[in-house]
Amino acid sequence: DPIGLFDSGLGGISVLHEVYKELPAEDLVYFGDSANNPYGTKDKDTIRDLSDAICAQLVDAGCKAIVIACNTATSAAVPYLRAKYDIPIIGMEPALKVAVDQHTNRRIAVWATDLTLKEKKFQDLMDKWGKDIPVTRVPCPRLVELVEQDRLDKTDTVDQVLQDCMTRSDHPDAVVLGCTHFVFYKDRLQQLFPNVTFIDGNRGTARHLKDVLAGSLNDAGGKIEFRNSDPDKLDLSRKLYDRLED
Ligand code: DGN
Repeated sequence: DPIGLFDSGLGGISVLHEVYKELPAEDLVYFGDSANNPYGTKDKDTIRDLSDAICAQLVDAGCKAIVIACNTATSAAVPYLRAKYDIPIIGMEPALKVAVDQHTNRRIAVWATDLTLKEKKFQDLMDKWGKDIPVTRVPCPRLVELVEQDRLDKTDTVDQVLQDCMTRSDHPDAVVLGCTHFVFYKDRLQQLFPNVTFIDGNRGTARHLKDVLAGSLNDAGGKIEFRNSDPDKLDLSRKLYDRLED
């Protein structure tokens, strides 16, 4: 049976790529909800309903587990979805712990959506790992738009948006990329800001998925199927995935 992944759009393709690297024999179905993107500025109930409808579709497709490849949808809906569906549901969260472990007593910025930064899940993370550390919260909605518009190439506009996020970050030693869309800019960010460490949770999520599925893994397969609520985004989905392969 396949593993399902979904996101508010194309950002979760960066998670899909890590999952494929970790579990190359699994069939993967990726659903991007680009027609309803962004989730980051919607209210919690709306995001929960959208996520629920996607999970129902992935369960219908026979998925044996679902990865919510979106920090925002995880913050808004993970307890509800876990209560409703009886397959494993793996969520994402900003990798604050990793940042704190590597940068004890240093300055950290978390880049994410408004909703992720405001929700209780992030507050809980802060209470657990971010106490006594200067953590700056930086919403970056423009970065989500740029990915959805296929603007990944290095351009002045992209660099300006990245620079603007950094300017609002209060001179960090580490930046947590707490939204799956942002991971597409990780290499460029590292070039622009060589003294800052950029951290994402994608590999951690893929490894966690592997642990959860131990015992029900495939030994052959490896097909990737793209779905999107906006059919015009299917070509771009493959293109973004291939870009990560290079
Ligand atoms: N990719 C999503 C996340 O990880 O939070 C959010 C994108 C959005 O809908 N704004």
